[in-house]
Amino acid sequence: MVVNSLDIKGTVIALKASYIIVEIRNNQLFSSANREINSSKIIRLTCTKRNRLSYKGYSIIVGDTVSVEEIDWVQRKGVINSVEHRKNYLKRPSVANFTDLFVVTSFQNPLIDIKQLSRFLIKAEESSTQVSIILTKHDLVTNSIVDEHIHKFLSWGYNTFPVSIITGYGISKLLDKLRLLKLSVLCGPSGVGKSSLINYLVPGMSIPVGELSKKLKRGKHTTRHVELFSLDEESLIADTPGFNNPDFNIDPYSLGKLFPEIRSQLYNKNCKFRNCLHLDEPGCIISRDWERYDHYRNCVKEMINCHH
Ligand SMILES: Nc1nc2c(ncn2[C@@H]2O[C@H](COP(=O)(O)OP(=O)(O)OP(=O)(O)O)[C@@H](O)[C@H]2O)c(=O)[nH]1
Ligand SMILES: [Mg+2]
Ligand SMILES: [Zn+2]
Repeated sequence: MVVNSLDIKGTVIALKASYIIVEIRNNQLFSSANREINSSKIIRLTCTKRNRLSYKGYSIIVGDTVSVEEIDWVQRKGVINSVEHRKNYLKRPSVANFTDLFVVTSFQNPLIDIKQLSRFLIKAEESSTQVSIILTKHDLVTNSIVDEHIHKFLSWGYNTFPVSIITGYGISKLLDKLRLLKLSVLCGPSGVGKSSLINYLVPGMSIPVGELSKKLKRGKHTTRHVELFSLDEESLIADTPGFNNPDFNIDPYSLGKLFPEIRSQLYNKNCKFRNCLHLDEPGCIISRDWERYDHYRNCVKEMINCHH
């Protein structure tokens, strides 16, 4: 094996056929190495991986931090020799080392589905990162509908960013937020406008976007793979394939932690029994007076059934 002193770290931004696309940022380069390429701030390499990585059952996913060797700076090629331990990852969409999750859904076309959104949020909470909501197609609804939803989701414990790529509404506020974050993931149903939003946020970007189906006004699963895009030198954003039914299999006793409404009630108090499902147990201190409580109950029951 060739031991290369220029073993450089980069981030996997896409998987294309059998190649792994890795981006190396200026601050990931040794200062003395390759002065000539230091002028451009982000270098993109098309990589293969060492065979032994396959044997260990490693599957490299987007967002992974990898070490690259045998770099050919002219052809922009390299070989991945190791993958760093992931800080976190999601199975669907498949992405690693993200700092923030945004559940994206549209007000209209497709019509917002509150229950589905709630399921996306529960799934997102499993990653223990900051979770927020983006509501797209603001141009299609009235202000009172917008306000109603912002208040609803605030009562659930979530910040909402209403946006439109037609009027530009809410874009600069969202962009200010995203620029403070390292790796934001957009996830949600098909057709809500995730790819369109990234095209609008990143100048010069032209990710394919899809028309909605005529009758049902649903997406046609246009985006097929997770890919990272640079908002600026510090911030990445992930586009992901939309899907409609987030499924989860969570220990019913852990579900409460995934609801901000329950977390805040348990901040400095506890139920009488440690294993409390917050259903009808004696000594339970969780109030039932919040909008998603019924959804919580149904999820607990669903999880008890699937753990049998
Ligand atoms: N009216 C309106 N239409 C929008 C807006 N944003 C996106 N669209 C439209 O929504 C449709 C779907 O957009 P996409 O960006 O492909 O949606 P997506 O979420 O990436 O869908 P998948 O890749 O299938 O998951 C396109 O026809 C867009 O033009 C918006 O702010 N307002
Ligand atoms: Mg898309
Ligand atoms: Zn309880």
